[in-house]
Amino acid sequence: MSTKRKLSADLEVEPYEHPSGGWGSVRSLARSLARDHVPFTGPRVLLRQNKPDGFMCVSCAWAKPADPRVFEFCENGAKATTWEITHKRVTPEFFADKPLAELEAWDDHHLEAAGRLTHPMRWDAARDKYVPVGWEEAFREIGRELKALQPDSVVFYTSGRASLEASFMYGLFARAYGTNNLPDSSNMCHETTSVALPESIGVPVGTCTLDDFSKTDCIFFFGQNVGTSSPRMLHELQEASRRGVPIVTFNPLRERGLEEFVNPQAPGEMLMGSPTRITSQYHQVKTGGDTAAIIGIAKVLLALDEKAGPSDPVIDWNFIREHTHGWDEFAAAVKDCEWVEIERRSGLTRNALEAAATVYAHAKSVMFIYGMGLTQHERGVETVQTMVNLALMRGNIGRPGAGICPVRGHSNVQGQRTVGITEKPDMVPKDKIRELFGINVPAQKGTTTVEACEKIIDGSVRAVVLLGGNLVRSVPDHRRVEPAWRRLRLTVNILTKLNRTALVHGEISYILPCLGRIEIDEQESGRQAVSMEDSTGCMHGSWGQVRPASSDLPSEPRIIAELAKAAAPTRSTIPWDAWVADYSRIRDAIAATYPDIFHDFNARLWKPGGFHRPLGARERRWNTKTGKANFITPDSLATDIDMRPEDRDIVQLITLRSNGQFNTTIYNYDDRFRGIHGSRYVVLMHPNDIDRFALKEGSVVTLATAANDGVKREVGGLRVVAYNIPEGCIAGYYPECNPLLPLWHHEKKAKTPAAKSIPVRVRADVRAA
Ligand SMILES: Nc1nc2c(c(=O)[nH]1)N[C@H]1C(S)=C(S)[C@@H](COP(=O)(O)OP(=O)(O)OC[C@H]3O[C@@H](n4cnc5c(=O)[nH]c(N)nc54)[C@H](O)[C@@H]3O)O[C@H]1N2
Ligand SMILES: Nc1nc2c(c(=O)[nH]1)N[C@H]1C(S)=C(S)[C@@H](COP(=O)(O)OP(=O)(O)OC[C@H]3O[C@@H](n4cnc5c(=O)[nH]c(N)nc54)[C@H](O)[C@@H]3O)O[C@H]1N2
Ligand SMILES: [Mo]
Repeated sequence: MSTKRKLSADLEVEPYEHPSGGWGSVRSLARSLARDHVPFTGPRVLLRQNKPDGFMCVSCAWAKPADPRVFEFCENGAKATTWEITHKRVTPEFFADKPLAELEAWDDHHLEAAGRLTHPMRWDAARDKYVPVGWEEAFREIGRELKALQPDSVVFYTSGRASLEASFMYGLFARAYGTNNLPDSSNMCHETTSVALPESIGVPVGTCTLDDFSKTDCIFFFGQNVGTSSPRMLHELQEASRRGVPIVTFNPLRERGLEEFVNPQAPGEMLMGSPTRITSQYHQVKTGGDTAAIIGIAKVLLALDEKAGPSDPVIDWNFIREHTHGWDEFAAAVKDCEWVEIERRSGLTRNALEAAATVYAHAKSVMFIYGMGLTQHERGVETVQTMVNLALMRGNIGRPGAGICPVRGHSNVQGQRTVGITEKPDMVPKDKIRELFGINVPAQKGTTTVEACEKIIDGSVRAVVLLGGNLVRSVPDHRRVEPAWRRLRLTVNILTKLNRTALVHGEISYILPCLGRIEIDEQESGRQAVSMEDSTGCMHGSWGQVRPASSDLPSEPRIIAELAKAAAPTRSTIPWDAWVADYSRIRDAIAATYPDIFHDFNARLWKPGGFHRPLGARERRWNTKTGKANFITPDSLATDIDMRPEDRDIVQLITLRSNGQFNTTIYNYDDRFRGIHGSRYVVLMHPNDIDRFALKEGSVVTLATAANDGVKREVGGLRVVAYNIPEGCIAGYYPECNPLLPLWHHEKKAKTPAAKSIPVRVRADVRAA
């Protein structure tokens, strides 16, 4: 598997043996600047990225330090920036000669690469084209249509990029209109965290800040691909590793970013080519094997503690007594688990887990970092809670250098939840909202993203308004959702770039283009800033830097205000126009609604490093039902109950992101760190599985979901790539593999689609062979 292989006309595979970062990042950035025709403005704009007086990156949500580096951005953040400030435009002329039937044949990359949308467009059924429409006319018709619909039949989706200001307004608009149907990308992502952590430790978000990285003794790292998904965190990991902090990683794939890193911004490191080792112990756990692995570690800790005796305990008994609830039950369950079962489920040996436990037992302050590898499973909530149990066993919450660190996805996905984007009415301060804005928050729970799809399929949802996102690509079960989407009465796409969701339109369909965050936002009172919350619960202000893609582009707050005025004119006392004229008024309203978190919002907005939201668990105040931190015992070691490990023909498909994509935005067809170039239609397999299924590397296969619900789910034309991945697990790319993911295969409590373990069968594709 070590050499360069050409597997088809477009697919080339060559293992990437360099560290992450380094010259590869610099070359990749240069290509992005050239592709999007931003040779001059690009580098200048990049200097303002993630700076207190600049703009907050539109890529991931990783924390922004108070004393930023000269270049406080990564290769992928730079790609996201150049993608947004591209000089290419999708104007009415672009659509004039392209019926949608033709555009539907374009792939995700080419649709977005066409450039920035500049004009509001309405689908014309007679010509099957999008045609230009005036803004006023668009708002009037959308308002009329929404008024004619039952509020509960309308879904208001948000992709996690919209600012705190826009999101707050959007939530109020939907509730004034009459529904809590406010799903967001978090429903496919860290909703598992939002359900797990409140039950365990009484907070909905992680407890770690950047400061903890400089104080920690040890990092446990589960299921997150830092080199691609949040590369700026590599700086913190590099510094920790250099201090000798052990980093223990659990991931089925050996991700390069978790192995080695060269800081592309450090001239010395670049010239000397001296990488820093990141992970000290790499455990290639089977997909869905984390609960078992963690229980194994807990079992070793119990044994070590017994051996050490009361004079030198391994378990923090004082903490457990004073601060926790549920220990006895958990300890008994751990003792009951058999090693054979732990090894079988995790795919790891007892020796390996003993090694991990030994490192843990010797560390004073440990951080637990995790991503989609834990959240996107049927029992992801249990896995996260079991990981929290491990932290609690040694009092690793509520002191410096320790804590829980979920790595959030979209740049403001965490903040959207904080300011009321949620389908759960109990999560918003209803009395305040009535008193301040004259809105009666509907009592009925709204839909999650998965529930919205179910209701689109059964016809009870009639309209979808999207504030960003590309839902027909990002959700499960494409072949069921797409045809249902076409039966919707109304689809409204508030977007910066064209995507497939805008093409798969309803009876009436609009594209409403908007400003991106990197662009200067001028309103009546002058230039406006917006704000967001990062993965560590810090709020940051952000100023647009470049001229808008078109003089005609309204901001997201302006579009939301116009929709609200058109669809729910009498249902609130909100002075929508005054808010849009000066966003500091929106921030005042946020502060009045959520004073604990946002008091003096405007005054604190520019604090370097952001201002932190208060989190009880950081001070060991536990806002849970028991008033303590809870040990919650998992029901099972299996994180995916639909799995049938006894059937050896069924393998578990992990759907992954490449280094050349941001969710459904496909920048290019390369996954540099995994050494895959030219095609996304691949399936990564262990050589023994390739043999077992009588295939060869380069064979073309079809994957078929192993489900007994009578629905045929297949994706063909995938080329087999021999890869270092546990036997029985295979991997392919999201969103290409989403037709395989059944809508019902989701986290049981949180409803996060279980995208990291789809049971599939593999068969050789005879046609293409
Ligand atoms: N460049 C780039 N950056 C991004 C994004 C992007 O698409 N591109 N998306 C953004 C968004 S919205 C999000 S949510 C984040 C996502 O960022 P991540 O959390 O990194 O998500 P994924 O890339 O889907 O994969 C997660 C990792 O989990 C591993 N994994 C799979 N199954 C298991 C398992 O059962 N156990 C364990 N321990 N590991 C497992 C995979 O091998 C992979 O390394 O990134 C954000 N940042
Ligand atoms: N199989 C599988 N499925 C998954 C996942 C997985 O790992 N595996 N991951 C899931 C996760 S974690 C997530 S977060 C979802 C993401 O799913 P979505 O929320 O659908 O997100 P994106 O693909 O990021 O949305 C891209 C679109 O957003 C628009 N956009 C970009 N910037 C802006 C802006 O500033 N304003 C507005 N209004 N629009 C903008 C662009 O037009 C672009 O086409 O996918 C989920 N789906
Ligand atoms: Mo996400």
